[in-house]
Amino acid sequence: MNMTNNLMMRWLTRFFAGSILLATVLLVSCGDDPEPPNEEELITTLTLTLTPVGEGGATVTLKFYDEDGDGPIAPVYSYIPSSGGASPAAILAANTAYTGRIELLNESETPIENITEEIEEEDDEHLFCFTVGGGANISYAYADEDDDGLPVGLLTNWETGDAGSGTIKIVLRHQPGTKNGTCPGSGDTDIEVTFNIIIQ
Ligand SMILES: [Ca+2]
Repeated sequence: MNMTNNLMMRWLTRFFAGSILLATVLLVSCGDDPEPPNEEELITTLTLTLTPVGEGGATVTLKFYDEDGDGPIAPVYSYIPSSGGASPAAILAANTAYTGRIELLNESETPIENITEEIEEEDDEHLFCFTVGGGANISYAYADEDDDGLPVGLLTNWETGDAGSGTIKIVLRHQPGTKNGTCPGSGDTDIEVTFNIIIQ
């Protein structure tokens, strides 16, 4: 009788210890489960608006739209004013100063998510890098600088040259804790866009 009770007690002890261990593992798993930190956010739309400095001249809009981000659906580029044709380009005026402003959206969400505001809030982690393939000079406007005096690049100063054509590659770098103002620097690319321009 005693022997049986002892065995029963041991079995019960093991059973409960095992259950508690299992429950603990399950709880820890649940606690660890939420989405990974700094998960990449979908940016469907990058719009660059160029406004002529001073009076006169047309505002130029360059728009990139990719509904599935890194997915297989091809991005669509559109320009106002546009050269049209198979490989359209934005038309800028020659020898003209513009101020550039970038806006980012996630249009796959309802309501549409304004990513620009998130970039402004995380200004010490983000840097736009511009690579000019002819046609214009671009410099940071610094009005959007972070606490360390480093630009974000949402705001830029543009100076076009003589008539011709070129490309502007814009890359948004995400550099939490490592941003130092150099391009491309460390970190990851959030979005990469190449616009065609014609200067006339
Ligand atoms: Ca895509």
